[in-house]
Amino acid sequence: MQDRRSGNIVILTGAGISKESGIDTFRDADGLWNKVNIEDVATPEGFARNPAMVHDFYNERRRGLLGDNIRPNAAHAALARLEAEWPGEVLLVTQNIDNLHEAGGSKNLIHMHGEMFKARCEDCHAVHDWREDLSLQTHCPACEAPGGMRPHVVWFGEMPFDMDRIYAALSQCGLFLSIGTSGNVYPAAGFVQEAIFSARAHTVELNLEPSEGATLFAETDYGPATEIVPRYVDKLLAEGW
Ligand code: BJW
Repeated sequence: MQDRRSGNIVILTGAGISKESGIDTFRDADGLWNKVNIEDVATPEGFARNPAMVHDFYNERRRGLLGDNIRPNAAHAALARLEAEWPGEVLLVTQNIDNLHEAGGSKNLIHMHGEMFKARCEDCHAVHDWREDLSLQTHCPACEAPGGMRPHVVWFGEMPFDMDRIYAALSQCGLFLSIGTSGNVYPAAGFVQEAIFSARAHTVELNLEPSEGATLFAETDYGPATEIVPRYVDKLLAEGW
């Protein structure tokens, strides 16, 4: 059993943490999946069928993220403060492809579903920092092949990144904290059970509303992330879990 004042913490975040920074979620009423067809824009098959349309979808979202109005909010800042001040290890695993956790100061961070500001070449597999639009004419800066560049994101049916590191951390955590995710998408939705069964961790859900797996969590708090996350971090730093 890990010490509740210094044990290791794994945090999973989803789109809800960035909502108050102006970034759309996926499954809320005004979310992205109510505006576009998931199979068309978030599967390798959709990209093979119509790469230009998928590029347009991600180009528009990438341009949106570059706007001056998109900034980390109080919830991102609170998690960075937790990492800096907590005596044990804090691993932040985000499903989000935005860069708001790193902009907010988090360092020990895994983007399990990829990053909007990276692109990769399907020919030579090189991954590049990327802020411009992608198109079928884009050349890979490494192998110079045209037409093989794609967003460095994880679509349905693809393996999320760094799973070995994530499961290793889950098996050694005292606290698993899930923030702003609806619990619809696996393997992330299964992390709470992994933390319970492999580490007997304390589990906490912070979200606007109960997620699909809400009953699995030992402790819950519901409200906007900018209110409930800083409040929970204050409590954690003062009292432990
Ligand atoms: C607020 C808030 C505020 C709002 N404050 N909160 C059948 C059964 C089980 C699994 C499968 C199955 N068939 C297929 C699968 C696997 C599949 C899957 O899970 N499908 C389900 C839909 C059933 N998964 C995969 O294919 C994954 N790969 C895989 O499984 O590989 C094999 C494997 C096996 C074993 C181990 C390891 C691997 C890949 C999944 C890829 C997901 N990709 C996307 C797109 C990424 C790129 C992009 O952004 O375009 O990732 S889909 C989308 O969903 C995105 C998100 O990261 C992900 C999760 O969404 P999230 O973050 O939870 O957002 P929402 O909108 O759902 O929820 C937001 C929440 O915030 C809500 O609850 C709100 O209430 C809340 N909220 N405002 C606090 N202000």
